[in-house]
Amino acid sequence: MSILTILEFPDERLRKKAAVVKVIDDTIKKLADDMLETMYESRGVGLAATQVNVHQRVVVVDISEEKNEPLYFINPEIIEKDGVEESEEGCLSVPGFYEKVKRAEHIRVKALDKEGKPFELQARDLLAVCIQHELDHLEGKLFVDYISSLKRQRIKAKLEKLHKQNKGKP
Ligand code: GNR
Ligand code: NI
Repeated sequence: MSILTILEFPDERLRKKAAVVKVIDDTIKKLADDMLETMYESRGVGLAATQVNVHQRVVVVDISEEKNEPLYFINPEIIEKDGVEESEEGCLSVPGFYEKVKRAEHIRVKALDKEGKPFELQARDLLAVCIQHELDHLEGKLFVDYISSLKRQRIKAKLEKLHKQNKGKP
């Protein structure tokens, strides 16, 4: 397994729309495992392939305390959503910034698992927030798109400054 590099806002590659996975082969399985390892190492609860510069519809999530309940979503679709709830979000691609975002409070999702088997699940609370956040990544959307443009511009400027400072450093 390998740790992958996570793209950071305002990298334009985070804006690409991910393609439907046609065949779940060893390349996709290796990608999913590497994404999971990358997510655990970064202490995230979810990761979309877009964030590691792979523009295919693959998402991994693990909201468990013990980090031993990985969920793999290939070609995920939200088939039902209801209610609205606001919660604080962060993103591994927008490190260090947290803002309140409104999302559906309850969702039903269908997807393929790592073996290509279709499944459905219902989610609320953090799991629902996380799945909606990850599906946005596959569309090239980030949580900062939901906040005011003033706040977004401030975050962009701060991250660009950090990226300049870190340029060339390991
Ligand atoms: O680790 C993450 N935590 C989180 C907290 C609140 C709402 C969404 C998230 S997802 C984020 C990891 C990430 O950036 N996934 O794309
Ligand atoms: Ni994110």
